[in-house]
Amino acid sequence: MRCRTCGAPAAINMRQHKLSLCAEHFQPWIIKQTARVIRKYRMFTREQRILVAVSGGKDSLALWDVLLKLGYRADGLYIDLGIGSMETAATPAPYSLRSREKAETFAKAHSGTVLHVVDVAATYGESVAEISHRKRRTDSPCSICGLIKRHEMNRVALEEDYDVLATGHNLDDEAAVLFGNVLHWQVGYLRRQGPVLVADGEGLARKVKPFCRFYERETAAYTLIAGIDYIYEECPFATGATSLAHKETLLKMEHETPGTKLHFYVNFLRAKEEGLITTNLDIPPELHQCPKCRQPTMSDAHCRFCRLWE
Ligand code: Q46
Ligand code: ZN
Ligand code: ZN
Repeated sequence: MRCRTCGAPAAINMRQHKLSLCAEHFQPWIIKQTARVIRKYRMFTREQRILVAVSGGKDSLALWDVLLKLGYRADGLYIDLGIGSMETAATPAPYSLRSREKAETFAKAHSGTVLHVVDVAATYGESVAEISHRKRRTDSPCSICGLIKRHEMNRVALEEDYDVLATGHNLDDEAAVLFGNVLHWQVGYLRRQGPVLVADGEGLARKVKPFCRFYERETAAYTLIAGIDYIYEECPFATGATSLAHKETLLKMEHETPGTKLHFYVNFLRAKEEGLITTNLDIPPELHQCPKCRQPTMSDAHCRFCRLWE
């Protein structure tokens, strides 16, 4: 395989685009494609302040890097969830500690950027691991973790006056979620799924996913070529998650027919634009303000996040 631009040996072959590129030409390709996606879906402008949710993993750090290279005003937010249980000789520190170090190292190397850190256990008294243990009969660790992350991302974005919150979700993530939503015909979720989640209520931040059209192997290749150090291990709670099973199924289909994932996702977005989902669900749910944290909630008492700690 040869680079389409210069003819040197290719570093990556993207079969869905029928495109091979060397390391030198792959990096600008990723940056240019990200800029296109930002423009296409009108995610944000040069003047706006962006908060990137960084986990210490490849996607979010690559996204932060690309946004900075594109000249955007992008800061980071790391939420220390207090997830451990990986203390082996090869991985001496717990998962959250190690991923936090990666985010902090990246921030230090990029002067002028700010990394906001929220330590969940120090702020609220319990880590995700501890709450998950306490609530093991009723809730999965990922549902608790997701709830906390959504709440804290929204809180910091609003409190620190950011215009938009960017996450590193890639095409593999988005296609797997879409697959799950279609399998169960979750119309409400399908209606909201997309590269931009508009702030459709007071107290809600706008959310965007500028990497939603990149395969996971492309963001991995980008971090490698750009020399970004990230945490390789998956979260210990990730094993057995349904989304992983969906990812594997899609991977098999992709292997047989390159481009399956991309077409599945992109054609879904197009079908939605053409009116695939037009239901009376378009009436936004009635939101109240949580009396404790002041964030919007559908409940007329404390929100789900605040009830977690009660
Ligand atoms: S961090 Fe949290 Fe993920 Fe770990 S506990 Fe589940 S949701 S798997 S992206
Ligand atoms: Zn080249
Ligand atoms: Zn609340």
